[in-house]
Amino acid sequence: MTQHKLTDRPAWKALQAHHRKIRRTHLKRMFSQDKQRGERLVLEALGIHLDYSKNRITDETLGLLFQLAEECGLRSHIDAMFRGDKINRTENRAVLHTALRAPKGKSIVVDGHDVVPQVHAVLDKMADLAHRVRGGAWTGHTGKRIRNVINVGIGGSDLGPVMAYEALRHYSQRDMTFRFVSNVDGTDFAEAVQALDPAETLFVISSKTFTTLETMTNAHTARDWSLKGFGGDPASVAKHFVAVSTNAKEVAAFGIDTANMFEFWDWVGGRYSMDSAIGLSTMIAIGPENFHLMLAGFHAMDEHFRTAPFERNLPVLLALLTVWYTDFFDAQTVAVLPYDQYLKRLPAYLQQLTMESNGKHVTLEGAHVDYNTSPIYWGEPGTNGQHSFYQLIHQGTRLIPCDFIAFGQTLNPLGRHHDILLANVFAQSEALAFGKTPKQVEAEGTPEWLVPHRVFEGNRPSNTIMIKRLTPETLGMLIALYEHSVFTQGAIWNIDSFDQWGVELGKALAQKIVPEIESTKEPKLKHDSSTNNLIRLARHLKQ
Ligand code: G6Q
Repeated sequence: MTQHKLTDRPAWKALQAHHRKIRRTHLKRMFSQDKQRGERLVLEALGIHLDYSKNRITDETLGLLFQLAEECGLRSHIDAMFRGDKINRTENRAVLHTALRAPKGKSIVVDGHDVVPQVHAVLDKMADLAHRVRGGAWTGHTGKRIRNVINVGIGGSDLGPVMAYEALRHYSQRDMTFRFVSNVDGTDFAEAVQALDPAETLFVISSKTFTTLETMTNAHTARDWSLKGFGGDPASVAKHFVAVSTNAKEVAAFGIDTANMFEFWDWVGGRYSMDSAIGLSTMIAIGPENFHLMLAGFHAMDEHFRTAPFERNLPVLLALLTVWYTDFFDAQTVAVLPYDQYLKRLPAYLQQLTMESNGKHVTLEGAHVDYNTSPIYWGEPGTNGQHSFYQLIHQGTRLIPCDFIAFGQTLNPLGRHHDILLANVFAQSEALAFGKTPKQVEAEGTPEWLVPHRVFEGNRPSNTIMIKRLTPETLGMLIALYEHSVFTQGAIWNIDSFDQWGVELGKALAQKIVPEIESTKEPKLKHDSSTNNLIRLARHLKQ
């Protein structure tokens, strides 16, 4: 079968021509020509309000983008993922994070097995542990109640749990402490256990493979720290360590009873695993009921993505806008700007989700792409960012599409805080879109020489995502919205969004250098001269 090149598709070519036509059209003009634009270019689904009117698009742009999605076979890509086809071709795996939130009774068959009952069996086992830890029935080796839970994991086995814990902290059990250790830098572990009592501390060792260097190093350090608290009694491990993994053999070899192991499967990618047993720390923090509400939110968005026509489909729309800026305006980045302090780790989480998935340079067939793939995602919560990097978004030389995320109600009503917060979101997107002309600046009495510095060109695009309230359910919807947007982008770009060979490379390289740094005898170094020299310097600085 000959694969059509993306850049040869009729819709792509039409978009190029269309871009040439409208690339200078100002949002100000688009709004003045269509008085209803701000009410028209809005998509409301599942209680999520997406205002996409402040994008540099016309109805024709949208029509062509939807046509591109059709030409790329997006519908059949979606069906293949939900069906459990092995769409992660380079690893020959199904991609079924959607099965993690499928309700009981649904059936999704992978390699002849219905996976939904397995998913629910693990969820039930997690709930049992979570109830016992939260209620105090699960006690430590000396009979003390568990007060501290530390998740040890990295990448996909860390970013989801940290983000979800921070996002849902309001719903968490407040008399417990939750910490997360990821970095192999010993500082991360040392600070995480500061002032904690081993007798009250449960470690959740989260690793799909159970071989990741950082996690295994931290896990061994955790075991030493814990054992020290019990005079080295190995029987204590069963009370203070549980594992989340796909690798029972390695879990047993580490010394964790596999009865305390929570399973997941190779069809769950690391960065898509926060709904699997990798979410154990989240479930202990917020309780099984809230965890299930979060899963229900994910599932609602899955169903929306699977069934809504593209024109009314939130993830599809968000994705196509990203393709529009990335491939036609040559925008290099997307800023994600949540106006909610609880979402402070969302940008970091999305960086992995988006860039590890779509940071690819070859098509599924292995041909070098001749278009841009994933933009760089970055961001910080508002209003903090306004006092630093927003300067560049407003007046710099680059086009940075922004996603503003805001909630109608705050979880912490305090005087005027929330009104002021929301006023800031709206003011920012307004200023970015419409700017300030030299005339307006002059009218403010600005001296002539200063005018150019105070001019805002505007025409800087943004989406505003508004949701009534941050809850486990709406968090689930929001994350699934981005997951499926990433999927859609990958389908358009014809890349494997589910492998991560770049990450695998790093895992292998460091393993080679560790013994060269540690060896007591001068090692024979066979790297390039720079790497050799750095290794020698590190050995020297140790003394
Ligand atoms: C995720 C990536 C990566 C992975 C970590 C941890 O998609 O593959 O971030 O999650 O490297 O891997 P383990 O869970 O196997 O320790």
